[in-house]
Order: sequence, then C-alpha cells, then structure tokens
Amino acid sequence: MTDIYTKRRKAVEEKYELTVARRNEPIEGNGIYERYKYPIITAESIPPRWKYDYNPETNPYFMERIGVNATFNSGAIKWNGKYVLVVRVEGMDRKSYFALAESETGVDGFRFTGEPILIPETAEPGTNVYDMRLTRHEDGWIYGLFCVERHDERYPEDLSAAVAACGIVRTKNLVDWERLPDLKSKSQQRNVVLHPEFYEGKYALYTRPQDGFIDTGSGGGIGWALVDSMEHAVITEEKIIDARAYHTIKETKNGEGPHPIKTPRGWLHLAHGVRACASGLRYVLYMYVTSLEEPWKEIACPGGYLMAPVGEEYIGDVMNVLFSNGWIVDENGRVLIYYASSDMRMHVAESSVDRLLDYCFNTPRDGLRTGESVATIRRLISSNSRF
Ligand code: BGC
Ligand code: BMA
Repeated sequence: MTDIYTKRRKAVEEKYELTVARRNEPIEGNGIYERYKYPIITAESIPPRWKYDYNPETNPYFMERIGVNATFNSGAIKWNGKYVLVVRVEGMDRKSYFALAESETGVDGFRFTGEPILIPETAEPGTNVYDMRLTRHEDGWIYGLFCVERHDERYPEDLSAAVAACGIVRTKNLVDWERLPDLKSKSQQRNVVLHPEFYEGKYALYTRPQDGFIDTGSGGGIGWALVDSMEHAVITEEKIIDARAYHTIKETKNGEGPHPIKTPRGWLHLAHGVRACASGLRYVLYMYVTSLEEPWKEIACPGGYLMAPVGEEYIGDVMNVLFSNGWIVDENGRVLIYYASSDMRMHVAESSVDRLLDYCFNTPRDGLRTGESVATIRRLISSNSRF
C-alpha cells in the first residue's frame, strides 16, 4: 500500500463523512415556506465506495474511477419513519440512474443506502432514465414513474433526436423493483405522475403531452388521463387541467411535480413552469389546487411562482432551473418540499399544509395583464390603510 493511497483514502473518507454529517438550518422566508441553508444532497454525498477502486494494487494513487456529475430531481416518500429520496444521480458519462438516500430528520443527514438501482429493462432498453415520481397507491403498490429516453431511430443521422416516454416500475419494499411496460400514448411524455387514489375505478395519471422531445408544441399543459391498468397502461384520452398561457411563468411548458397532497380543502399540487428568455429556459415552481371530488377541476391557482432560483441555485449545468418531483407531508402537517437547482443538487424547503392552502386560496390569481396586476396591488394597499 503506497503512502499516497493511505493518505488520499483517509482524506476522501473524511471529506465524505463531513459532507453527510453537516447539520442544516432553516432561513427566514416569506411566510409561505422556509428554505434550508445548505443543499441536502450533492455529488459529494455519493459514497466513496461507488467511485473509487479500493484495491491498492490496481489503484495505487487512490484515484477516482467513476465520477459523479450531479444529484438532482428526486422522488420522495416517508418509509418506516424515514425520509427517503429516490435521487437522480448523473455520472460524468451523462447517464442518469436512481439511488435511494435516507434521513432521520428530512432536512439533513441524507445518506445513500444499498447500491444504485438496476431498473429492469423492457424489450427496448432505455438510453437514459430520470426524474422518478413515487406514489404509494391505494392498490397497495408503490409505483415509480420516470422518463425513459431513447434515440429516435427515424432520424439515424441526427444524434440529438430523442423520444421521451414514461417508464413504470413498482415495489412493495423499495428494494425489489418490478418493471411494467412503458405507458402507451399518442405523443411523447415526460413528467407523468400517478394520482394516489382510484378515480371511478381507474388509475389516474397527470400527463404532459408534447409534440417533440423538447417542444410541447400543441401540448397545452398538464393533462389528466384515466387508464384501466398499470400493467398495460394505455392513454386514449387526455384533458388539459392546468393550461399554459401567454406571458406567464408557464408560457413555454409546465409539468406536474410530485403527486398532489390530499387536504380537507382539495388536492394540493406542486408543478414547474417554464418560460423562454434570452438566456434559455427558466424553470420555476408553482402551485394549484383541484377539487377533492373531481381532481381534474382546478379550484385555486395563485398567480406567479412559489419558488424561483436564488443565489447559487442559479448556477449549474442547466442554469436558471428549479425542479421538484418529491415532497413529504408529516402527520402534523409539516410539508418538506424537495427541489433541485440547475440540474446539480438537492435542496429542501419547509412549509405546512395549512400555510400552503392559505397561500393557494389567498394569493391573487394571475390577471394575465399588467393593468390587472396593478389594480390588485392597489386593492391591497387600500385595504391595508385600515390597519
Ligand atoms: C435530459 C433532461 C432534460 C431533457 C429535456 C434530457 O436529455 O436528461 O434533464 O429535461 O433532456 O431537455
Ligand atoms: C426537463 C426536466 C428535468 C430537468 C429540466 C432542466 O425537461 O425533465 O429533467 O431538470 O428539463 O434541464
């Protein structure tokens, strides 16, 4: 064993322990939620044994062999009292995979457990997989819906021509994953999410129909579709429940985040909205509420975004992006919103069901015109004169 091996191994392991042991703390927010000060998972949170060859004979320099580029867009679930994330880990080779990380507190101490998940393939292997949404369905299974991407063989010369579809796995224990056939639908699909309850005896999906791989084209927004079975999920009809609109935060595209939270006043939804600007696409998070009886009917939609990048959140491989596909509600109503910034790292923000409902029902809607926005502010100022 060389000195360098011994020294480097010690340094690498110490750095990893320091990273995962770091305590987190909330920072004062806007009353709606509090962000936590530090990212909860970064590429540095990956166990060294996933990256280094520990054999001193074959790795005398204790050199990194399999590097990790980023850890982001994580699904979330409370499991045996722990906060578990199914993290999108992206290697330096640009392939994403899923790995579980768990924490006792939900805001710090996240550690990867087990090994990266080997998702069984369908007859047509995927080139890349990402952005899993976990849903504990009332049928007794935990489903993971994710995006599976393959080269579009209709254009052999075009190396960036791709097709995005919804891959489906299910599990009872977060260890054994059964692969089901990909969702069948007329258009490409990214951001498909399973609603946790049956609706009229069927599985209900939030969808995001899109014409091309990046362009949603005529895809008007977040859709709602019913399927008879998850074992052969086929969409025949989709209706748009949260539409895109001109000059809003979701002008270019939008997509459901994690599955909605059931509350006494309706289903609470978290989603991302995208608009185009000179520096590219800007991704922000927003919310809406749908009716308990008719989960496809919007009953509240606060104007504007809930969260947009701040500070270092702007910086990363894909700048100006916040994305969330996981949140966890505690029995006492605490809500932990897990979000990623700029396709690099995971963060958490804390709120509660009560606060988020207050936000959704009492924040003015987007009036869709500057004049409406000003009138809304003037009404607020005028009502404030009484206090
Ligand atoms: C990337 C995703 C991205 C998508 C659309 C994929 O190749 O892996 O992160 O959302 O392209 O830009
Ligand atoms: C997408 C998403 C995410 C990603 C975002 C920004 O379309 O599906 O995977 O965070 O683009 O790159």
